[in-house]
Amino acid sequence: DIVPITRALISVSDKTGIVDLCTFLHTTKNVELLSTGGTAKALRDAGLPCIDVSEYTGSPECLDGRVKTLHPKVHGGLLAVRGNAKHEQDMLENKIGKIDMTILNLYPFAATVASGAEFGQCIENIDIGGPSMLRSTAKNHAFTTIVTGPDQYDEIKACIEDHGGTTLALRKKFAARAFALSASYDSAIATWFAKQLEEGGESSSSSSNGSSPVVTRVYKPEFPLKYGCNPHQKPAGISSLLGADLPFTVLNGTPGYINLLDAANAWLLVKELREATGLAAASSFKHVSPAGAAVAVPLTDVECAAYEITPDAAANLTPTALAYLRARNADPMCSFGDYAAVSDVVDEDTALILKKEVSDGIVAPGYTPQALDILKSKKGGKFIVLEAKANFVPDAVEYREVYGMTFSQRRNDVVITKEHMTKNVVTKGGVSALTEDAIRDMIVASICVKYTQSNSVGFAKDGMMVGVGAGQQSRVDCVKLAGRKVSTWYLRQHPKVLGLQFKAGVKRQDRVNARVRYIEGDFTDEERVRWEAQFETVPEPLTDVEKNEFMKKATGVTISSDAFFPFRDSIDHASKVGVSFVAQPGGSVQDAQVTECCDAYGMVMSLTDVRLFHH
Ligand code: 93A
Repeated sequence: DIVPITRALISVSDKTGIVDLCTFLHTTKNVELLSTGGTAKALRDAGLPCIDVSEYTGSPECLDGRVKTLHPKVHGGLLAVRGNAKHEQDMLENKIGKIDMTILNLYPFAATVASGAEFGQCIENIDIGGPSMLRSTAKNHAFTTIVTGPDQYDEIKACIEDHGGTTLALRKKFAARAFALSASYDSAIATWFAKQLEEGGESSSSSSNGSSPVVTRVYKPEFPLKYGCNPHQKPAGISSLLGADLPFTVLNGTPGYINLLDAANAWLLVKELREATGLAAASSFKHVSPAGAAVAVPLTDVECAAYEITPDAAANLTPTALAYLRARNADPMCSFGDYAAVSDVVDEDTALILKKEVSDGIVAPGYTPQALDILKSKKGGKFIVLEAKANFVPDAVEYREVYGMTFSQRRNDVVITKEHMTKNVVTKGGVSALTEDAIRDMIVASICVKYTQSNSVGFAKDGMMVGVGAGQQSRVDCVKLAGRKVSTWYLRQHPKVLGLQFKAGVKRQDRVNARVRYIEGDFTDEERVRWEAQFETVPEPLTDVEKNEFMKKATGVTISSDAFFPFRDSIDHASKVGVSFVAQPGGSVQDAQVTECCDAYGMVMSLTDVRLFHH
């Protein structure tokens, strides 16, 4: 299955490496070179003899180059089945010679569009002859070799050097790549063309049902996944858009389906927190919603005690470590087995915190060598480490398939800013009642709900989410659920909780869970016995009176909601966990009653005018 190369047709827009390859082919392997206008000139300039395609076919290039290689002598030479008597006869009669190899790359259509060129120039950059030769050569790969990119030149040289021609395996591989290129090239044209219709207001006349024109998307399989959401959901995999890239590089481990969904959302959340606040940020995800998220704001001594770190150690933490410590300690019970994201390069401090926690993986824009070593050794080497590509830009429109329906929507690319929080403060005192810290917390909480499954609300304090409610059908239920988390977060700082005397050997996550159960206090008899066994001395109960007394000190908390509050009930509940600031889009028929309710509790409320549902 080795095909020796005696004649090659070369027609490239991107001339990178072409002289070197053709020197190899002609000078050392005696290959006859056919070539089109610009390519022939480049080869001759380098001292390589070549035959113009027009001379070969006997037809001049015409129509300003629109017709260069579209000729039976070219396509016949590429498509003829070698050894087929009828084909050989046809070739003889039509004076068609065999062409063994095509080396080409296409007119730079996508680059022309990206440069902002006018319609006519984009049209001129739609290659016709190139894809035709590409398809002819790839179809006939049993005998012919198609080379479509400079990154293949070394491989082709090595193959010819080693085997005296091309192997079937190589020809097949290159043909597959060529067809993929052809598909993505046409997909780019189709997508661009559809957009032209929309922009020209012609879309309704372009399709029979008056909807948007056809959009072609071609995917490149990147890697298989062990399974989808559940073990029986096989096969599963990750693809990227052909011609695009994945947003992450896998540095360690094998990410699963939910891991990657977590990573994508967790990363976007911290990236936006970083951009909005200028502070290092971290998030801790479970089931595609954040259990916690935070920016690097110093800890109080009481928080240090609650998060099991000495004030000295906390004061020396790097910003990324501080941000993750906060994010992980918002709701450490929920964060068990989390997926972490950090906005900045992960340093040793951050890695050492993660090392102590049960966690599935992390995504960040980079890692110091020491941090990477620590993380790679977690989970017996299976801890997933993803590096986010700094200049990845996703398409403006995103697609997903459910039950045979393809949904498309513009990405939720709204940038949450101070402006959203300050432009429409509807409570008494107006915008002057907002502090800078409150504005920061409103931004943090709003970015957090942007990446939380709806309905969602988020409570923030000191740059940290202290209660995130996700995926509730009723908003007030969501407020109650997240509000309970805020109470738990506060009560973890109660002296009686901080004073719990655990036996040596009780594990970190067991201490976390035991504190939460202490705060909840609703034990069965059997459960109480097991719970009490974890302590040196059996703790006195934390009474409702003590809890209520402690919660009276709660203040300065911010709540953000992904959609409007339809009734005042959510505000009534929020008032029980120290809420002083409220951010929500507004737009309910009851906005006035909700505002009145905030005023009655002395809360400051901003209407942001931006709904943040997320599914
Ligand atoms: O305008 S075309 O669609 N008509 C053709 O017959 C044709 N043949 C090759 N474009 C055509 N090509 C393309 O010209 C190749 O795909 C390649 O990108 C380019 C090389 O032109 P030149 O050798 O003149 O630089």
